[in-house]
Amino acid sequence: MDLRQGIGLRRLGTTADEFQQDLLSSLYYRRGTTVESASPRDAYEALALTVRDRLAERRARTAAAHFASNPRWVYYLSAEYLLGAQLEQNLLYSGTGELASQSLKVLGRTLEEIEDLDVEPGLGNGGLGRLAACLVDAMATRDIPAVGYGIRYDFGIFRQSLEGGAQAERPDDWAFQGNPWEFPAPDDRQTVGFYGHTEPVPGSPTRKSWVPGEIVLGEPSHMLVPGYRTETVNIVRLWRARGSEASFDLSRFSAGQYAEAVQEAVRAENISKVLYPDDSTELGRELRLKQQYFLVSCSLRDIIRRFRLRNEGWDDFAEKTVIQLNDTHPTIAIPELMRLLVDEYGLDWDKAWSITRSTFAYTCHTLLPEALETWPVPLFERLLPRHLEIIYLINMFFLREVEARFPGDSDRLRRMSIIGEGSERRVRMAHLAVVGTEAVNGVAELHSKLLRETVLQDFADLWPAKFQNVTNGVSPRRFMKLANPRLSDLITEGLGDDGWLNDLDRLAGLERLAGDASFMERWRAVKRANKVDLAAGDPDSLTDVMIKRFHEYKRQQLKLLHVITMYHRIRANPAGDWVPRTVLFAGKAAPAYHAAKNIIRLINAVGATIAADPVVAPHLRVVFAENYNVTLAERIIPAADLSEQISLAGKEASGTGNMKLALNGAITIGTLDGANIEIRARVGEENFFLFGLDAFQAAEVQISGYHPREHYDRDAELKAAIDAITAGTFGGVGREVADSLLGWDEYLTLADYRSYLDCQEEVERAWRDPERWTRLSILNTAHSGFFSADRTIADYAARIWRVAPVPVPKDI
Ligand code: F58
Repeated sequence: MDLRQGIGLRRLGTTADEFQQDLLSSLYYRRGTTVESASPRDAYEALALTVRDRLAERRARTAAAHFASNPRWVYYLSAEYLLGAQLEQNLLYSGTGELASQSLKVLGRTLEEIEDLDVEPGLGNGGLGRLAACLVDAMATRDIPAVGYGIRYDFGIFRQSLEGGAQAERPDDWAFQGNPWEFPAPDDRQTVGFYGHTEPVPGSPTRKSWVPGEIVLGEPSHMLVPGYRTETVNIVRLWRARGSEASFDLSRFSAGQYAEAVQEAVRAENISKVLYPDDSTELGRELRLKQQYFLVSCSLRDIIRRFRLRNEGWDDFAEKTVIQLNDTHPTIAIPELMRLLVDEYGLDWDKAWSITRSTFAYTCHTLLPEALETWPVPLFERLLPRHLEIIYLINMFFLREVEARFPGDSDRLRRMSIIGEGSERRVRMAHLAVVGTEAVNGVAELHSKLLRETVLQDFADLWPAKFQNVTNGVSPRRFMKLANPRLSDLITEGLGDDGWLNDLDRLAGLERLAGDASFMERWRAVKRANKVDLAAGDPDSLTDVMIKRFHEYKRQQLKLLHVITMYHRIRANPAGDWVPRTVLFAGKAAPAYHAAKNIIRLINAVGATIAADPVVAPHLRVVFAENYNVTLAERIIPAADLSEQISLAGKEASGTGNMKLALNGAITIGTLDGANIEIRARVGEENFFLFGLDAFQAAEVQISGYHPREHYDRDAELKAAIDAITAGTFGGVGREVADSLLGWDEYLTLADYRSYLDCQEEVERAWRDPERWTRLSILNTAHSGFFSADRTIADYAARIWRVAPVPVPKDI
């Protein structure tokens, strides 16, 4: 392609007339219908295509600019993306919101009603999946040449509803009516092998040939990822599994064996059928390992194909390519790249290893030992026989290196081995990820430190320079501009322009307005209006939110003990001067995580008891918002006054909801855990409600023998709260929750109870002084600039990726 001649694109119109013409063209020529018979869905699809075209034009120029400069690329490999709704975002990023709402009149529709048809692709579980979405947004905004690779699940995270106060799950058929935002690219399909056996290659000690027993096709489609106020449009490429042509057995079909005729194709397609909804512990299911290898195999071949467009040989591969592993889920990419280089391209082992090691980097998102992935050796051997052989070789060379540094330390060798020698031999994916990469990072300062000092300590001893921290961040476009237009407008007015959306540190300029009476008044009015929109409770009450996956370590049960105690206090003194509160919970529990589901049931039972109590109900209300997802988060966060970040210190790797809430002017009540520590350091100690044990103290309590009953016996209010559960005050629900708290209380809920309650009184003192509260709120927003995903990406680019931006010119 000769870029001097330009890429010859006709520019799409920017006037209302031109946009309307294009909307009608989309309706007639692409949707194949007419104005008279257009359904709301037709209008939605036509609008989506019209907006998408504006981004596709930028995409074409981006691709041309990237091709011309042959840059170093970032490839982000992630099993999950929680991208959020696309229409509103793409209207904003293409600057066509106003044009769209004008043009829709010709179809007799409003933008609001059309936006309701835009279903978010729920291709992730929680923080990790949403982080991936914020990072690809920021990469595009920072003009970094990047592709995100993932899986196009037919069914995303389950839809949650409440039945009798308990969580019920339904499948999430998100693309049932089609998805106008994606471009299928069947020409770029890849072939993936599973099972089978390996055969020696004569004359070569390291090369082998793998004869798979099952072949599956991976078909990609991509979604556009525009940068904000820049020309760059990157892509997320998602793979969908299909049976090969040979997988349909015509002779069986003809013989009337219909199910048997398609069984191979069904088996293949099951690989991308559904997202695993487990958010913490590994299920160890074969299908999940298949998903992981499917993602990795398709993506690596695509990366090599792209490399080959501008480069030859392998000498420049690691220079032109960095592959970021989003947790261990895509870690089989390490042995897969070795296999491709050694077996398929004939490189010698050492050369292949040096390329592989300098191509990959690994982000760890957990500290829970049970959440570190391992796979049984026999499963690996059956599903990926050649990969297991390669892992054994990697491990052998690695253990030699350890032995050379720490001679005779066999304990250390056993601890560090990629193969765990328990009662069952397992492949430890985190070890493989550390050994096979150039950089390893945690996601908040405390998390990175604890990784170095606990879970990965032996590895940090061996390679101290490999370990880094990159604190997470969030997209200010989605979580401020789109989610909270009122506050965004007020901030823009206060700061004089809206440049802060690309340079979030500029929010610091709000500090000087934190004492300005009229600004404060308007700040309060925005928060109130957001609460009215949310309609979760009295807009003048303290809106206290805990929104995140349900997990015992996050301690929704601690929040609940606080609610029950307030219930008791109000009943004991109905005439007291109570601060009215609306306590809002939202979040999903993994379907098999019974302890978490019991907490959900108890929340709803307590909520119902309170609602039915005429003495307490005027002061306290508990709301459970069903089916928490990105769209719902965007409604709740702008309305929050108090942000609950109350995990046991040392357990939450970072948290990102904590950042979104602080950015939107909610004050945090939290422990010294994850990124809470960094939030507190930035917003200031006096603007953050701190309570509880720190990570060091928590570890000490656990080591010295923890007895939750001692707290129960000593604290009358705590005792009363737990006794109310067991006595049946909440309809007999929650006995298992009480039993676990009194029996072992793994996450030290009772140990932190009193400190948490005291801290909540501190919160109420601040709330009773609206001037003070508003100041706190403004200062939280003002000092949240650091938590922009743009800063996170700048850190990755400088410390880990060593990549430079490639700006896309407006005129090629
Ligand atoms: C989360 N992990 C961390 N895992 O818990 C949170 O502290 C952090 O802020 C966030 O990552 C981003 O770094 C998380 O969301 C998952 O959902 C996995 C899904 C697949 C199974 C294992 C957990």
